[in-house]
Amino acid sequence: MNVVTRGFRGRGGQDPARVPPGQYETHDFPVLSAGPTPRVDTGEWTFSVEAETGRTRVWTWEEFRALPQERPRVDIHCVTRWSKLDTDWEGVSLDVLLEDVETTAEYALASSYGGYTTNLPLQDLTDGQAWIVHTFDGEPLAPEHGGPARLIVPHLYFWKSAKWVRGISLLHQDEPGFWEQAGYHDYGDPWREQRYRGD
Ligand SMILES: Nc1nc2c(c(=O)[nH]1)N[C@H]1C(S)=C(S)[C@@H](COP(=O)(O)O)O[C@H]1N2
Ligand SMILES: [Mo]
Repeated sequence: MNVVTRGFRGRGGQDPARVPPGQYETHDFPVLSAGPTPRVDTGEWTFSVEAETGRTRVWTWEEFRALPQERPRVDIHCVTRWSKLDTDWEGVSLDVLLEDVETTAEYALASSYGGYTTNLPLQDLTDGQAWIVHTFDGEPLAPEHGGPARLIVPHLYFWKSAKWVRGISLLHQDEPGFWEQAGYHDYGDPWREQRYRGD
């Protein structure tokens, strides 16, 4: 598939294999936050995974930083129509954080310091598809972009990538998050333009 499309440039000089329908490529890094930027000290920061049984695993900042680190280079797509290609992050794969968690849940709800939430199927967090990142472009993640740490799930619209993430709950039933309750699509696949409920 890439063999056919490589080098082809569509409207606006964009590569349609990289930039989903209805999106444009930007080289900026816009800030989109529904509220004020919470200031979270790494001395107080924890990240937790709560299974549907109530069993919870908690990592302090030091414990989180001591886990195996990866450096994903990914394309990100905001529902407000900007896409940013080849973004460089460093952090911990959700595969590592979910490794010892016993669950039969199918859904996940990510929660942030400041109260933001977003939902997604648990299977979209595994198999090298999602990370908790603390570094962008070789620098500590700026507070306005979600520092000290945020979730990134690049294959879904970027509202699923919770900034200032504090934990993930595993659930038997899907529970819509902040934007999903406000009418955004429950799943949010940018390649199928799942922007709003009903798309
Ligand atoms: N906690 C939290 N996470 C959030 C948001 C938010 O308002 N609060 N906005 C979402 C939206 S709509 C987008 S597009 C991206 C924006 O990330 P950025 O500000 O780093 O570009 O963060 C997502 N994660
Ligand atoms: Mo967004």
